[in-house]
Amino acid sequence: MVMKVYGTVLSSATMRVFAALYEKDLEFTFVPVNLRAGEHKEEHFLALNPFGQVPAFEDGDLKLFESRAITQYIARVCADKGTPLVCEGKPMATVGVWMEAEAHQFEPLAWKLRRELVYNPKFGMAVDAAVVEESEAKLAKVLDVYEARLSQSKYLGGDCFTLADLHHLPAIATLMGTPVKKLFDAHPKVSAWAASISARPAWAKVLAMRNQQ
Ligand SMILES: N[C@@H](CCC(=O)N[C@@H](CS)C(=O)NCC(=O)O)C(=O)O
Repeated sequence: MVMKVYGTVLSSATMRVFAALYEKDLEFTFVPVNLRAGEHKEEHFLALNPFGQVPAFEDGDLKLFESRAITQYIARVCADKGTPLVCEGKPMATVGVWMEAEAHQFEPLAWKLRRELVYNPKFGMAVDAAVVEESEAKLAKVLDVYEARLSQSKYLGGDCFTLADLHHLPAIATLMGTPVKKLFDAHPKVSAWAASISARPAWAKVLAMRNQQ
Protein backbone atom coordinates (compact mmCIF):
# COMPACT_ATOMS: atom_id res chain seq x y z
CA MET A 1 0.00 0.00 0.00
CA VAL A 2 1.51 3.36 -1.05
CA MET A 3 1.47 6.11 1.57
CA LYS A 4 -0.69 9.15 0.76
CA VAL A 5 0.05 12.77 1.65
CA TYR A 6 -2.77 15.31 1.48
CA GLY A 7 -1.60 18.90 1.40
CA THR A 8 -0.07 21.58 -0.75
CA VAL A 9 3.50 22.07 -1.95
CA LEU A 10 3.32 25.66 -0.64
CA SER A 11 2.72 24.49 2.93
CA SER A 12 5.81 24.25 5.12
CA ALA A 13 4.24 21.49 7.22
CA THR A 14 3.47 19.44 4.09
CA MET A 15 7.00 20.02 2.78
CA ARG A 16 8.35 18.60 6.04
CA VAL A 17 6.55 15.32 5.31
CA PHE A 18 7.74 15.21 1.68
CA ALA A 19 11.33 15.71 2.92
CA ALA A 20 11.06 12.69 5.22
CA LEU A 21 9.58 10.53 2.44
CA TYR A 22 12.33 11.51 -0.01
CA GLU A 23 15.05 10.92 2.62
CA LYS A 24 13.60 7.44 3.01
CA ASP A 25 13.41 6.87 -0.76
CA LEU A 26 9.73 5.96 -0.47
CA GLU A 27 7.12 6.09 -3.17
CA PHE A 28 4.05 8.05 -2.17
CA THR A 29 0.91 9.52 -3.61
CA PHE A 30 0.43 13.27 -3.27
CA VAL A 31 -3.19 14.40 -3.07
CA PRO A 32 -3.31 18.19 -3.55
CA VAL A 33 -5.70 20.08 -1.24
CA ASN A 34 -6.92 23.46 -2.46
CA LEU A 35 -6.62 25.77 0.56
CA ARG A 36 -7.83 28.81 -1.37
CA ALA A 37 -11.06 26.97 -2.14
CA GLY A 38 -11.34 26.00 1.54
CA GLU A 39 -11.13 22.28 0.78
CA HIS A 40 -9.29 21.72 4.09
CA LYS A 41 -12.43 22.78 5.98
CA GLU A 42 -14.72 20.40 4.11
CA GLU A 43 -16.15 17.32 5.75
CA HIS A 44 -14.15 14.79 3.71
CA PHE A 45 -10.87 16.49 4.70
CA LEU A 46 -11.90 17.01 8.34
CA ALA A 47 -12.25 13.21 8.51
CA LEU A 48 -8.48 13.11 7.86
CA ASN A 49 -7.45 16.10 9.99
CA PRO A 50 -10.18 17.37 12.35
CA PHE A 51 -8.20 20.62 12.86
CA GLY A 52 -8.74 21.45 9.19
CA GLN A 53 -5.07 21.92 8.39
CA VAL A 54 -2.64 20.31 5.98
CA PRO A 55 -0.94 17.91 5.88
CA ALA A 56 -2.92 14.76 6.45
CA PHE A 57 -1.48 11.34 5.85
CA GLU A 58 -2.69 7.79 5.23
CA ASP A 59 -0.83 4.52 5.34
CA GLY A 60 -3.43 1.84 4.69
CA ASP A 61 -6.04 2.21 7.40
CA LEU A 62 -3.78 4.43 9.54
CA LYS A 63 -4.67 8.13 9.35
CA LEU A 64 -2.34 10.76 10.83
CA PHE A 65 -2.05 14.53 11.04
CA GLU A 66 0.59 16.88 12.57
CA SER A 67 3.63 16.93 10.29
CA ARG A 68 6.18 16.11 13.00
CA ALA A 69 4.20 13.06 14.15
CA ILE A 70 3.98 11.94 10.52
CA THR A 71 7.75 12.29 9.94
CA GLN A 72 8.42 10.30 13.12
CA TYR A 73 6.06 7.55 11.95
CA ILE A 74 7.77 7.41 8.54
CA ALA A 75 11.24 7.32 10.12
CA ARG A 76 10.32 4.50 12.50
CA VAL A 77 8.18 2.32 10.25
CA CYS A 78 10.74 2.48 7.43
CA ALA A 79 13.81 2.27 9.69
CA ASP A 80 15.64 0.00 7.24
CA LYS A 81 15.26 2.34 4.23
CA GLY A 82 17.19 5.47 3.16
CA THR A 83 18.56 7.92 5.75
CA PRO A 84 18.03 6.69 9.37
CA LEU A 85 16.56 10.07 10.58
CA VAL A 86 16.10 8.68 14.13
CA CYS A 87 18.22 6.55 16.43
CA GLU A 88 17.71 4.57 19.61
CA GLY A 89 18.36 4.98 23.35
CA LYS A 90 20.16 7.96 24.85
CA PRO A 91 21.16 9.56 21.51
CA MET A 92 17.47 9.70 20.55
CA ALA A 93 16.73 11.70 23.70
CA THR A 94 18.99 14.45 22.37
CA VAL A 95 17.31 14.29 18.95
CA GLY A 96 14.01 14.66 20.82
CA VAL A 97 15.25 17.76 22.64
CA TRP A 98 16.11 19.46 19.33
CA MET A 99 12.87 18.42 17.68
CA GLU A 100 11.10 20.15 20.57
CA ALA A 101 13.39 23.19 20.25
CA GLU A 102 12.41 23.50 16.59
CA ALA A 103 8.69 23.24 17.35
CA HIS A 104 8.58 25.50 20.42
CA GLN A 105 11.57 27.88 20.22
CA PHE A 106 12.39 28.27 16.52
CA GLU A 107 9.19 27.79 14.53
CA PRO A 108 6.89 30.25 16.37
CA LEU A 109 9.34 33.10 15.66
CA ALA A 110 10.19 31.83 12.17
CA TRP A 111 6.45 31.70 11.42
CA LYS A 112 5.84 35.30 12.61
CA LEU A 113 8.70 36.48 10.39
CA ARG A 114 7.49 34.50 7.36
CA ARG A 115 3.99 35.88 7.86
CA GLU A 116 5.17 39.50 8.16
CA LEU A 117 7.91 39.46 5.52
CA VAL A 118 6.55 37.05 2.90
CA TYR A 119 2.84 36.25 3.20
CA ASN A 120 1.43 39.62 4.29
CA PRO A 121 3.10 41.48 1.39
CA LYS A 122 2.05 38.71 -1.02
CA PHE A 123 -1.61 39.07 -0.03
CA GLY A 124 -1.56 42.88 0.11
CA MET A 125 -1.59 43.06 3.91
CA ALA A 126 0.41 45.53 6.03
CA VAL A 127 3.72 44.50 7.55
CA ASP A 128 3.97 45.13 11.29
CA ALA A 129 7.52 46.48 11.73
CA ALA A 130 7.33 46.14 15.52
CA VAL A 131 6.52 42.40 15.23
CA VAL A 132 9.42 41.98 12.80
CA GLU A 133 11.85 43.79 15.11
CA GLU A 134 10.76 41.88 18.21
CA SER A 135 10.74 38.49 16.46
CA GLU A 136 14.17 39.08 14.91
CA ALA A 137 15.61 39.98 18.31
CA LYS A 138 14.12 36.84 19.86
CA LEU A 139 15.21 34.62 16.95
CA ALA A 140 18.78 35.97 17.24
CA LYS A 141 18.83 34.73 20.83
CA VAL A 142 17.51 31.31 19.79
CA LEU A 143 20.23 31.14 17.12
CA ASP A 144 22.84 31.95 19.80
CA VAL A 145 21.78 28.71 21.50
CA TYR A 146 21.90 26.85 18.18
CA GLU A 147 25.37 28.28 17.51
CA ALA A 148 26.63 26.86 20.82
CA ARG A 149 25.05 23.48 20.09
CA LEU A 150 26.44 23.34 16.54
CA SER A 151 29.90 24.16 17.90
CA GLN A 152 29.73 20.79 19.68
CA SER A 153 28.25 18.61 16.94
CA LYS A 154 27.77 18.77 13.18
CA TYR A 155 24.00 18.36 13.43
CA LEU A 156 21.54 19.34 16.14
CA GLY A 157 20.92 15.79 17.32
CA GLY A 158 24.56 14.70 17.11
CA ASP A 159 26.91 13.57 14.34
CA CYS A 160 24.18 12.45 11.92
CA PHE A 161 21.41 14.24 10.07
CA THR A 162 18.10 13.48 11.81
CA LEU A 163 14.52 14.71 12.00
CA ALA A 164 15.75 17.41 14.39
CA ASP A 165 17.50 19.04 11.42
CA LEU A 166 14.94 18.10 8.75
CA HIS A 167 12.06 19.76 10.59
CA HIS A 168 13.76 23.15 10.13
CA LEU A 169 14.11 22.93 6.34
CA PRO A 170 10.88 24.56 5.13
CA ALA A 171 11.22 27.63 7.37
CA ILE A 172 14.91 28.07 6.54
CA ALA A 173 14.19 27.86 2.79
CA THR A 174 11.74 30.75 3.04
CA LEU A 175 13.65 32.88 5.56
CA MET A 176 16.84 32.77 3.48
CA GLY A 177 15.04 34.85 0.87
CA THR A 178 14.24 37.58 3.42
CA PRO A 179 16.31 40.05 5.49
CA VAL A 180 16.24 37.43 8.29
CA LYS A 181 19.14 35.77 6.41
CA LYS A 182 21.38 38.30 8.18
CA LEU A 183 20.67 36.56 11.50
CA PHE A 184 21.88 33.26 10.06
CA ASP A 185 24.94 34.96 8.49
CA ALA A 186 25.85 36.35 11.92
CA HIS A 187 26.04 32.79 13.29
CA PRO A 188 28.76 30.93 11.33
CA LYS A 189 28.01 27.43 12.63
CA VAL A 190 24.27 27.89 12.13
CA SER A 191 24.88 29.29 8.69
CA ALA A 192 27.08 26.33 7.66
CA TRP A 193 24.53 23.87 9.11
CA ALA A 194 21.64 25.56 7.29
CA ALA A 195 23.58 25.45 4.00
CA SER A 196 24.53 21.80 4.46
CA ILE A 197 21.03 20.52 5.31
CA SER A 198 19.50 22.67 2.54
CA ALA A 199 21.86 21.04 0.00
CA ARG A 200 20.54 17.53 0.62
CA PRO A 201 19.26 15.79 -2.53
CA ALA A 202 15.98 14.87 -0.80
CA TRP A 203 15.32 18.55 -0.06
CA ALA A 204 16.12 19.47 -3.68
CA LYS A 205 13.29 17.10 -4.69
CA VAL A 206 10.87 18.90 -2.37
CA LEU A 207 11.87 22.28 -3.80
CA ALA A 208 11.48 20.89 -7.33
CA MET A 209 7.88 19.89 -6.47
CA ARG A 210 7.24 23.40 -5.16
CA ASN A 211 8.84 25.05 -8.18
CA GLN A 212 6.69 23.01 -10.57
CA GLN A 213 3.61 24.54 -8.93
N1 LIG B 1 1.24 21.80 13.57
C1 LIG B 1 0.68 21.52 12.27
C2 LIG B 1 0.53 22.82 11.52
C3 LIG B 1 -0.25 22.64 10.24
C4 LIG B 1 -0.48 23.97 9.57
O1 LIG B 1 -0.33 25.06 10.18
N2 LIG B 1 -0.86 23.91 8.30
C5 LIG B 1 -1.14 25.11 7.57
C6 LIG B 1 -0.34 25.12 6.27
S1 LIG B 1 1.41 25.10 6.60
C7 LIG B 1 -2.62 25.15 7.23
O2 LIG B 1 -3.23 24.13 6.96
N3 LIG B 1 -3.18 26.36 7.23
C8 LIG B 1 -4.54 26.56 6.88
C9 LIG B 1 -5.42 26.79 8.10
O3 LIG B 1 -4.92 26.74 9.23
O4 LIG B 1 -6.62 27.04 7.89
C10 LIG B 1 1.59 20.55 11.50
O5 LIG B 1 2.80 20.60 11.72
O6 LIG B 1 1.08 19.73 10.72
